Amino acid sequence: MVQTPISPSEKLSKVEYIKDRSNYLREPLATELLNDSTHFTEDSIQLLKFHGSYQQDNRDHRAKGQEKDYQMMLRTRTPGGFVPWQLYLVLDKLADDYGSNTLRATTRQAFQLHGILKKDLKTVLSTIIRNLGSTLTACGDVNRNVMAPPAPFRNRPEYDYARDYASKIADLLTPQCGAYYEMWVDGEKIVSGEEKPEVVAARKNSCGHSHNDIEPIYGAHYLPRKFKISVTVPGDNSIDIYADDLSFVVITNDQGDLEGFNVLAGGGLGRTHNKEATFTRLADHIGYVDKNDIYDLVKAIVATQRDFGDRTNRSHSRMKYLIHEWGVEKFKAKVEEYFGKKIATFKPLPEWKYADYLGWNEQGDGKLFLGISIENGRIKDDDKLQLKTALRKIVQQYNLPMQLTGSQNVILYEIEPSLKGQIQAILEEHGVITDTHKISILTRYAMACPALPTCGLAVTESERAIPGILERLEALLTKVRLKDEKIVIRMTGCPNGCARPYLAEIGFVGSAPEKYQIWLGGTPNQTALAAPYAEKVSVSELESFFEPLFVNFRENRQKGESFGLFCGRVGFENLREFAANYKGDTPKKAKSRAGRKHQHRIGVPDEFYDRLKQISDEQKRPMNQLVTEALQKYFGE
Ligand code: SRM
Ligand code: SF4
Repeated sequence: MVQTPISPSEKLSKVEYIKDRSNYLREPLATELLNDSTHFTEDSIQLLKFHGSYQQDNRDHRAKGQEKDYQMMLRTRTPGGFVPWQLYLVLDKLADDYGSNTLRATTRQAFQLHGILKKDLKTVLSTIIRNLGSTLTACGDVNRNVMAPPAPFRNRPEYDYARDYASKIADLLTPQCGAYYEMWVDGEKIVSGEEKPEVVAARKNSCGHSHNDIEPIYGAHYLPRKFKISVTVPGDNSIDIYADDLSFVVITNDQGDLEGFNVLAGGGLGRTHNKEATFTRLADHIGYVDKNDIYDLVKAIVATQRDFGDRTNRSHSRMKYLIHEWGVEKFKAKVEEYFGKKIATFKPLPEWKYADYLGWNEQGDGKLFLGISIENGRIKDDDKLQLKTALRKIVQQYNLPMQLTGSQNVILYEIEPSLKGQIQAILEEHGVITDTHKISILTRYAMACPALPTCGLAVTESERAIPGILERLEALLTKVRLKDEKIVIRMTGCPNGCARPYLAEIGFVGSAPEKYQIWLGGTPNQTALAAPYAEKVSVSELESFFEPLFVNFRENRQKGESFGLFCGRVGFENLREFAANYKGDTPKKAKSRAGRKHQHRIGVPDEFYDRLKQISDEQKRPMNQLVTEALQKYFGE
């Protein structure tokens, strides 16, 4: 593939022309970085993404006739979620010195800094780069942060392989043009870790179709759209592998040695309301590849998307659409042509499980790791909870490395058991809960995207709204006697799907101010797509909307069945019919749930009995219903 400039008559999407005239991600960004403006122009905004930053404005501060409150968001490149302690301390300080005093753990094992002014961008970025960090390709039309299970097990080699290959695949697909280091650290090539020779060699031997010396894998126009990869181990779906463009599952032999990888491709969640041509899609099982061929297969798949992905319409450019339209067989045949070999058959795998790795755990080498729950990934200090201070103190004092999880939490590891008490004391002193039983069960498994005020695409609140919504749902679950029921709830402020709501048991997808499309039917291990159950449900009608669904679930679930599986099994028609006929949570239902054959009898004084009978006759409602309601009120349910 010899790179030729594209002609304006080709009618490609406008970002393609921006990439084309950028001289490999440089201009006009490099020039605009030096001017005094508070913000960048459109061309630079698009290029900035490849460097790991988005231009945003604080939407709470928008005022008619006034310039927007421009600020930049920065996202780290942290394959597998690994954050060395030095980098964490630097990010923590940068957030205070230049940002919004918060750090945000993302759904793809990265950190985001919000609120950086354009004039400070170079200082912040160069500080990250000089302290073992990078933001290169955290955003843009390239491979994004590669995910891997965050558990730092030391006695399970498959976890090491997953982490190691996540990092090596990230290196393989890192842009080579040099613009990043040129722009942010004046040309110094600072890399946080040496690339493995096998990766360097694989990049040079570039798939047979590309002759671009500057960007051997991508070419001058990079990919048609963002590209997401993950590497996991059999059974561990802590990172939602079915949502990615490309996923690998480590396959080892009986001795624990790496043999190869199962390959999945074509996942993606982004969609637009009322645009049927855009849709969520789970990845397909493509096949199996020997470990020696892994880089060639990655390149073949990336090159297939590079050459055949849609560059005319960005809402149709993700690889999922290519696979959907071609079908798996045609896609596989094209990849095999690029790969130069047949892809073998997908190996059988055990059932997928979701694990959040919270609380204290054994690493397997005598040391401990501690998973800390972070509400919506936001690391901050407030009156009740000083999570940011607590984490800084611990990381500073004990120099502990960190693993970001795929569910907006962090894991501290390499902890000597003798330090457990001290670390626990610092956390408790700052209000941080580590006992997983004390974390609200809904909060523990929930995620929400940032949405307002920083996200330019948000149509309604998400991160700021979800705590109140979870509290109300928890009260409702208690009321209908489903207290402590585990339900995976995820929320986004628009349909792009950043907190992966389409894989949740209840997905709230922003559809208008204070209104959400409700998706139901995802599974607790995130292997099935939910489906849209209701449009534009208002936050004000939360209880009346969910009560019939929860009561139906309580009455008709099978033993051990989760809410998501129940919704999927009985179907939306059943759920809608039950809701339409719902007249309140009657005692009869309550009785059947408990599986009781007989009602318990208790005595009441005659005068109460007479009054009860009278009200019952007047209201034409059974006496036991009246008593139950009165008791529910008394018990505060
Ligand atoms: Fe996302 C765009 C935040 C994971 C699908 N995403 C955005 C932007 C950058 C808004 C923008 O383009 O202006 C958001 C910045 C908000 C802010 O203020 O910080 C944003 N996405 C996030 C994060 C921070 C959400 C979070 O709560 O953690 C996640 C960062 C991940 C990371 O570290 O790299 C994040 N985004 C995802 C995921 C989940 C995943 O990858 O596992 C998805 C769905 C999976 C997928 O890609 O299909 C996702 N984000 C999108 C899309 C829709 C893409 C599409 O194919 O249509 C957009 C909009 C776009 O690209 O045009 C988007
Ligand atoms: Fe913004 Fe929408 Fe992503 Fe939420 S889901 S961060 S609102 S783009």
